[in-house]
Amino acid sequence: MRVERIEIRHTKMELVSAFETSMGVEATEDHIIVRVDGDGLTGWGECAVEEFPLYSSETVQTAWSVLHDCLIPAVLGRRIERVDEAVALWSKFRGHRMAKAGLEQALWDALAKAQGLPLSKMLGGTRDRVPVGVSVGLQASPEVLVRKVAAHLEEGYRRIKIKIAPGRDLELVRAVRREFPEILFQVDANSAYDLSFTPLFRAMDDYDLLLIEQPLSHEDIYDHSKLQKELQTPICLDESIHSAADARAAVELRSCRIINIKPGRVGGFLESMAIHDFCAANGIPVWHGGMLESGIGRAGNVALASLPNFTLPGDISASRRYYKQDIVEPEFVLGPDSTMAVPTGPGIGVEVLPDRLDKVTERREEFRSS
Ligand code: OSB
Ligand code: MG
Repeated sequence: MRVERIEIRHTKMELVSAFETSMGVEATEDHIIVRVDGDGLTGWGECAVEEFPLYSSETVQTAWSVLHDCLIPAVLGRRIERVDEAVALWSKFRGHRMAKAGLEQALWDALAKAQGLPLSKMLGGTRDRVPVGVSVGLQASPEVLVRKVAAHLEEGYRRIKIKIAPGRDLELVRAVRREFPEILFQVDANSAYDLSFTPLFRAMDDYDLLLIEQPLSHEDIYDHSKLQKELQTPICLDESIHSAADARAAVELRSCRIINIKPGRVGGFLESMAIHDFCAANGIPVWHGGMLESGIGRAGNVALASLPNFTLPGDISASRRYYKQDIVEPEFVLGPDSTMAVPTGPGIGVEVLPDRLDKVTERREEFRSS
């Protein structure tokens, strides 16, 4: 296709309930939605950036600037037949992986539509349903957390992840495990600890956790290898893995036994697939993380999670767990056995609702090839 027009929008969507983690509290979610048009095709993507550089160093402003100055000029007016051609055009620009991933997704969507194929098939997906779970933020007390978990189990989620933070950790793990002895259960620290907390993580070995996600620094791989040696519970890295090269370092150093893949964090689906394949070849299971995406990003996540080595349940919940109204149709719903159906229509397989998108748009800019 020839890339004739690109539009980016800063969107702000109100969350159904505030999401608290060791990084802070969010009541609204800011992202960038990317639209690419050419040859009568339209593709959609989402940059999973946030308002502040808390999870990642990228923000709405940095991604906007890099899209505007670097990534959009690299592809606008060009003929792109395969996504790797676009990635080659912007690969000289370092970092800014969430910005790249949003534009990459829009190109994948348009190119999949050009072939009449669902994105899942383009990426090499092999399943029509993917196992999913729910990520529960920090709550006011262990009792409130247990009630929240009970409500999600009632909705049909079979895997629960809770957020932990220093001083709000073992007590929460104990409370949830006592109440629900059988559930698939894991924790996410979002980099809030250091090696001095090794005894705390050893104590978590008694609670049959599936994994402990990103206990140490967001930039660390080495200290995680020291911690993993002391634990029976697998460590799973999230923040520290930005590329297939990072995944190789982490696996070779035995810093983790599981990896969380988020296309935004690693720069798109191509890099996600490289990590997926490396992990598959090395006996490391992967699962799909989430960034509270709208239905546009979620559609991409579900498609990617249909690849064969995504064997653990993903942080991919129903649209309603995040937003009162999604900006796509049909919205994502929880299916039987805590699974979600992979869209089967061409591209991302969901329709973007223009009025809903307009309602959540804070700023918009359009770029046309001459
Ligand atoms: O660490 O996995 C994380 C949300 C925002 C930033 C980081 C993370 C998360 C989540 C939510 O845990 C997962 C979801 O989208 O359901
Ligand atoms: Mg995480």
